[in-house]
Amino acid sequence: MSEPQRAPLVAVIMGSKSDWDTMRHAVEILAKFDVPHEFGIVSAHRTPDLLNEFSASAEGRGLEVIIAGAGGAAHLPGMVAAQTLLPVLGVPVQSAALSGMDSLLSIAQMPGGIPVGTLAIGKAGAINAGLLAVAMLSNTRPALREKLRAFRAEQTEKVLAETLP
Ligand code: RP5
Repeated sequence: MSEPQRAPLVAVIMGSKSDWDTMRHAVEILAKFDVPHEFGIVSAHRTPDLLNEFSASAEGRGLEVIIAGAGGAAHLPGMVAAQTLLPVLGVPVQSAALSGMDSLLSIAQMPGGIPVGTLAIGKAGAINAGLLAVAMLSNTRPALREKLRAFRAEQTEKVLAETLP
């Protein structure tokens, strides 16, 4: 796990180093909004003890949102959600074999009672997981909400200013 300067409010975890190229987009959003965060590899299948330890300690460590990305048999977000009351946002990583449809269905099809907020496959999902985490935190942090409002306004202005060849 990364070693943040301030106590992290959001954790971005992923099943493998190979997920970083996707999940770094969630980390970049959190950095852009100056949200204290940590990130690292936690694998449901290859490091199950670490998964249990991470999930059990998350709330006590002050985390408020967990973003979990995984591909293929993507059990990480669901297994974390099963062991914490914190909101878990799941990002399906695009897989080589099935283009991420396997990841998407593995993450989205949770049994009733243990929710995972499932985002889009790949980069867009990772960006939006970061933005959703910011939106959740901004419910009780007015300054963060204003940053989010400014981000949306800037995005709108950019699109309105675009011209086609
Ligand atoms: C999952 O298996 C990971 O989340 C990753 O998306 C996928 C493949 O992992 P590697 O074989 O590339 O490590 O656990």
